[in-house]
Amino acid sequence: MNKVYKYTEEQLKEDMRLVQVIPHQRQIVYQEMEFFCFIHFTVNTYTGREWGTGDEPENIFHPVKMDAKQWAKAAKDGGMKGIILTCKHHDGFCLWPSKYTEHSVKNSPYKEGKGDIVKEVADACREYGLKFGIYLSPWDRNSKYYGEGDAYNDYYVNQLEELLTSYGDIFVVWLDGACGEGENGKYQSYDWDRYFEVIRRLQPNACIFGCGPDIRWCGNEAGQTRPSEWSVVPADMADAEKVSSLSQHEDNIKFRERGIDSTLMDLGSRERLKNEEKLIFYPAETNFSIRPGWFYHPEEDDKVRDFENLKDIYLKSVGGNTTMLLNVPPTPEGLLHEKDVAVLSQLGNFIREAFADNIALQAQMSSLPLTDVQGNDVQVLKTDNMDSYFENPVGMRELEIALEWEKEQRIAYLVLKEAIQFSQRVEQFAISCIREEGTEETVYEGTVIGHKKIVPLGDIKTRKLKVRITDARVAPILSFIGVYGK
Ligand code: FUL
Repeated sequence: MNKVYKYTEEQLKEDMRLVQVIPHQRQIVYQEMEFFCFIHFTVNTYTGREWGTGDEPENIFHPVKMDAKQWAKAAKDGGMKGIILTCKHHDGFCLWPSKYTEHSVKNSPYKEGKGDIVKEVADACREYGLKFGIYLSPWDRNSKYYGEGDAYNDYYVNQLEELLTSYGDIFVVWLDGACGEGENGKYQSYDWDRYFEVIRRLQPNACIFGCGPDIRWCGNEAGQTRPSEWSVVPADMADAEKVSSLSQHEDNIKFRERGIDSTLMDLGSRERLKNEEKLIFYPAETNFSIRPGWFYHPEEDDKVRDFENLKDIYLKSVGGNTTMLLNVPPTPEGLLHEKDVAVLSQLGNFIREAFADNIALQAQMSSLPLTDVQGNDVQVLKTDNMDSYFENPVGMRELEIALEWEKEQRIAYLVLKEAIQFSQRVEQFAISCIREEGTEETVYEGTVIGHKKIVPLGDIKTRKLKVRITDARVAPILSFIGVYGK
């Protein structure tokens, strides 16, 4: 244990190359938010469709009990830190009174055409201490400009500018790669670089999701996560969702249930990256809906995911180095359904209670090596703060941390975090219990930690735990250990 690893010159050079890939501050802030709410709302809410055709009359949009505060309150109670609203879905209908089209709320009966759902949601977010993000579908089945090259890019940019300048701070622009035009449909070439430039200029702190450079789509809409979700990946992954011919088509129910293709399981191990010249820091997001559809359909009222299912996905996604984006669609009246609200509140209570009391604070903590490169003691890991971290010397890839309590503890979860401003380094770790007679029992073995790893330990009883980092790139730099009882 704690030997300096005998790197060959080449291996060290390669590991050094990997740890040079670090996140931008906006990505760190995004990952720290962990869990947010997606809201899908448009004319589809009134037609029962998942993809609108673009020729729906504006007058069908009429949420008579519209209450964005009810949405924000439910998201807050659910433990979420922000809301992302479909300001325009594929049907092209705008939830704000855009200057650039007639196909919007301004021609609906909602508030006699004086309403602005985007403003209402942005304001409600602020009131409830949530951040606000926008979804603006590049694929637009209504706009006469779609398929007309730069005429459509101008239209899209004009709309982006409206959204990015009129509704305060935006934490994410969610760029969906979906395009169901198919072979004989219209072909529109999106000017991604221009879109990105506009977003960076007008909202420099906003992350760009999906077809953009900051946050990666996990690759499925079923809530499935990878056991090892790496953040340092080949740079060309940022282009993967831009190719519309690879996009889903009309049978999108099958698409929503599709899991992860096993050939895409490993995106960032050393083995996977060794021949990749260009790498980027590109953390994943797990996005899925609380119901089978993204939009509200009354016939799905008895198909709302239950608490156990959401808790399981939370532990694997937020606890597996991804952000979690859970869609909760409003009804035609403009309210979230009471079933959805109830299950969200259960989830929020679980998150608040399960991680409220960090019993590591009362533990005697020691480590090997005894101190880090700065002379810090391992106690720095008791504070959940990226700026206090424990950094091994270069080449010392192993770290052992022991936690000991006066009395036996019942332990449900262990949380580990890396100081990701120094990249993602841990490749392998293990947790063990030390029994009174001194025997050691491994209770968990894992790979990726990254921003956050939640290790579910069931309900073990022990007075002494060991966390061992058994392999890391160059040297592990941890920032937090939390232990939570039953
Ligand atoms: C997909 C879209 O086609 C769905 O309708 C939904 O908006 C989902 C989040 O992204 O690609």
